[in-house]
Amino acid sequence: MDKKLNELKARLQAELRSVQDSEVLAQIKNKYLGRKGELTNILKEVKNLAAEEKPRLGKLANDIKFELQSLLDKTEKIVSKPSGAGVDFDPTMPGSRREEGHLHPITLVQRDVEEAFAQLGFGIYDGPQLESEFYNFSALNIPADHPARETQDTFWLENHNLLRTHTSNLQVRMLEKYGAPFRGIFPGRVFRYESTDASHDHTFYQLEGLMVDKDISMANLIAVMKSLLSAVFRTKVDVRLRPGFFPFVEPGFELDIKCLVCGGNGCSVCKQSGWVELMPCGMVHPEVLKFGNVDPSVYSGFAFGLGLTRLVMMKYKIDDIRLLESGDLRFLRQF
Ligand code: FA5
Repeated sequence: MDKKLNELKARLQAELRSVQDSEVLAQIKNKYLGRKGELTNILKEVKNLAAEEKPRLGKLANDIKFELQSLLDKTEKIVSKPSGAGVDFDPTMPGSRREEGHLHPITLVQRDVEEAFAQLGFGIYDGPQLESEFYNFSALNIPADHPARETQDTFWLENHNLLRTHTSNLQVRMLEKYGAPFRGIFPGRVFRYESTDASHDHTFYQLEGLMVDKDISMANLIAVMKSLLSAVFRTKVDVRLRPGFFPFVEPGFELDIKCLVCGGNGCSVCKQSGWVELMPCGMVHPEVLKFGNVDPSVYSGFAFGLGLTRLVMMKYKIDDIRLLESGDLRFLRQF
């Protein structure tokens, strides 16, 4: 019976901590001290106890009843008063703590990148995730049957529509809408019909950058990439640039970052290579400019497709990409 009484007392104290109004308080009071309340029932059992147990447990039950009653009275005083000036504040009452939400790590890094680009005069744009085959592939100089389509396994929908496989779907849309000169970034969710592992998910975030103007060169691209990396990491990181093929840029490059999860020693994120593919880029192909109604003999431009989710993994040393979309609060509470 001692155990039962103490457990009941702890439960009631916990329930009282979150009480905000007198209706709920009345329900609690009834639950414990009403005619058929839990404490009342225990008190009724006292008379059936062995004679030598009766005095001790009877006293304990009555003491607890008294203690609970005064706890209920105190709570009643607090909840029945209007909030604001004049409310009694009892510093001995256990406080209630509300859990605060916070931003997802992808949003945190996305905001750093957006701020860095806003300072360089780039606009931030959004666009459809459900996309036509034309903007996702054909307008990017990737005709049907081109093998480059196979490198981005696609979730196909009806009528040649699809879930966009990359944020590059917005390149031609933006040029059509705003023309040249143009400078903008397009962060957003993309989808690939592929199996997952520590560095690949079927749903992840990219952040596309596009700058088109007169006399844009590789030097502009490199300068912009440097500002981006220093805005996110705020310290020097090792990167390497190597040739890469994408039909919508010429020349094309792959920018890799030395894996920050393992320090370049090799792990499941970098597939033991020490390097992680982060940001393919290149000079916009003249055919793409033409699709966007921009004259390639007057304008040139660069584009890049940052793997935003991978950047987050590098920044916070996350060793499995799938954690980011898992919704697991134990993981998310760390940020
Ligand atoms: C593209 O998506 C091109 N659109 C990028 C581009 C834009 C090139 C503009 C040139 C000019 P790629 O498939 O390599 O390229 O993806 C770009 C980045 O997204 C990769 O470097 C990687 O960081 C990230 N990424 C690709 N697949 C996945 C995946 N399954 N899970 C997580 N991140 C991925």
